[in-house]
Amino acid sequence: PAAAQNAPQVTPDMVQTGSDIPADWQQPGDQDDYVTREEMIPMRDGVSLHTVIMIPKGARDLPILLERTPYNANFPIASNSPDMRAAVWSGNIDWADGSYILVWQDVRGKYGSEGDYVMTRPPRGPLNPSDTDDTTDAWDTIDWLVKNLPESNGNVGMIGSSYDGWTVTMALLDPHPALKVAAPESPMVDGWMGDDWFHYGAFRQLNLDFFASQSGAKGRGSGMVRTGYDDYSNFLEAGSAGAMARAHGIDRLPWWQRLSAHPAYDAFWQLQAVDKLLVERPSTVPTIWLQGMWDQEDIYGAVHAWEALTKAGHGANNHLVIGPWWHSQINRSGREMGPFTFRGDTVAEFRQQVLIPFFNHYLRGTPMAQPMPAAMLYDPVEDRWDRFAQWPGAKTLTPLYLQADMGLGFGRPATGEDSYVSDPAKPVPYLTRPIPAANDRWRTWLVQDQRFAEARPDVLTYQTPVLTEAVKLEGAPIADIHARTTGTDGDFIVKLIDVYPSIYPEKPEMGGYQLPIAMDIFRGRYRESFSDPSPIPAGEVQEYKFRLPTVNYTVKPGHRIMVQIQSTLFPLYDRNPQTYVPNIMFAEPQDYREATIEIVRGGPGASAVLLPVAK
Ligand code: PG9
Repeated sequence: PAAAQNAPQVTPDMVQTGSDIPADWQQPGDQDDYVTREEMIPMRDGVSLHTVIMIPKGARDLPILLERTPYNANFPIASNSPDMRAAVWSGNIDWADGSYILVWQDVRGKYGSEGDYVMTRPPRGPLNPSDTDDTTDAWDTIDWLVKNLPESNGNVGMIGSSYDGWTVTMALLDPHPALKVAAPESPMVDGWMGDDWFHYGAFRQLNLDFFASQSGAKGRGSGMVRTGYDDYSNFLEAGSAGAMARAHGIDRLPWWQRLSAHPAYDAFWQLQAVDKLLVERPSTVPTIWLQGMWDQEDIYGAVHAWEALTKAGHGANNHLVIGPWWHSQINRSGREMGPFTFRGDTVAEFRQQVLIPFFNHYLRGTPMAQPMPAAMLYDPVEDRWDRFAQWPGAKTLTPLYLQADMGLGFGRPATGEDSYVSDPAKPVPYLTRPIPAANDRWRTWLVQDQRFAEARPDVLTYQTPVLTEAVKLEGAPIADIHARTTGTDGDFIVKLIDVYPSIYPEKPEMGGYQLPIAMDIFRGRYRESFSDPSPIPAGEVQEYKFRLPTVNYTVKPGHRIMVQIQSTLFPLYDRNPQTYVPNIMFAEPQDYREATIEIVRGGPGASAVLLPVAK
């Protein structure tokens, strides 16, 4: 028989009349080796910026490491571990050993910060009539931090990659006296010349996703909705970049409106190119300009900022570092990069042996084991850091000419030309298809095997005989192409490639691999002027001369050097209609036409890639 039960009795403690969520509750944090504070730091115009501060428990006399970000200041505290090193994300782990106060701040108008957001807000002046910019915001923040963090020693270092690297460069335009050291990592410096938005005028239309997510919402917005799995088809079906933007409502975003109204390098771009501004207002802050050799987003900025400063006589406090990395890999593991596997973690090694000692030196007076050279570049083939008192290591450029029978060589050929038909209806993909929107290969696309491109009739491929001696490249190669086209506009993509031996016992899957050392795209209408484009005279030979990314690279004996030339790199770059139109972003379907391109090999205008061969 079932046990008899009393009628259920309800007592008051069983009943909740208010909310289960207290107005103010936190875990005690007794075991944490750090405390976290969130502050709204007031700027000079009354706008307050949301700032997250992580202080090692019991801290005294510690320097402050500041990062200003548009990507959420709460993000770097990745877990609630009581151990500071385990609580931060991978980019901060080596800084979280109890010897730094870590500070992250949301830039104006993003996430928890007040005010209006403006994409990479131009400096105060003609493009920004307000009284604030990311230079004043950094100044006001540092001023507040050194006055309000009694645990600090009053010295601040700034760091950050990409957009966060750009915020470091902006702080350097008028640094607060407490800013003692800086490391802009893969900073966006010139969005038109060769960082995120354009390369030599060719528009990087995959950024439409970024425009939507970044300026479509105060927090993290979403990218474009896709109508299909393969972006090659999605972008081709849309037509121009402008048509794609319109189809996704991006044409209503102010940033896109400004960017697409300025396809040429006019005042809009010139007046926010940070390398030019830095030279006008050079700082004395010791600075490491840092980027990846195959940085797929900001391959231009660090090296050009460093070069501009050095050329203007400010080499003493500015140093260049190029690691064997993809964009922002400096914040992750550096054991591998595409097909390369290194002997160790190139990132951790650099961070622990160079970057942190450099910061410690200027923030707490610790002696550096060895002085920081003018430039340090990794040679990914020799698998080692090379230190340079002067950069580039190569003092002259050696032309490597296109030769008959698709050869390449150092002798200047007499005459000849090769041609291909570039059809905007069948552009050359930048990766093998399908190319999904969420694409794992984005990070390493600059080192993908180029055999898929060699196989196409609209890609010219030239190569040297097998090398009997190593060719060491130390500097920036220059593409110098002489060509005629049947169109009135056109793009030129030049790739400098290391071809592995067809049998490669050390790593059999690398046999015959065509590894791009450096490549870039140039929009033909800008051949005479970046600010004043002009139609290409159809059928007349024109020169297209442009600098490729900076490299420190050994091509080994047994390998070959290859050059590929093509006119599309899709859908990363928008297609050139090959008919001159005022603004390619808004080209109409009938503007896109096939063109026959003839590359001139010999005579006065012999096409070549000028190589920075170290002697
Ligand atoms: N490459 C990204 C970016 C930099 C600057 C402006 C806009 C985008 C980034 O990774 O932050």
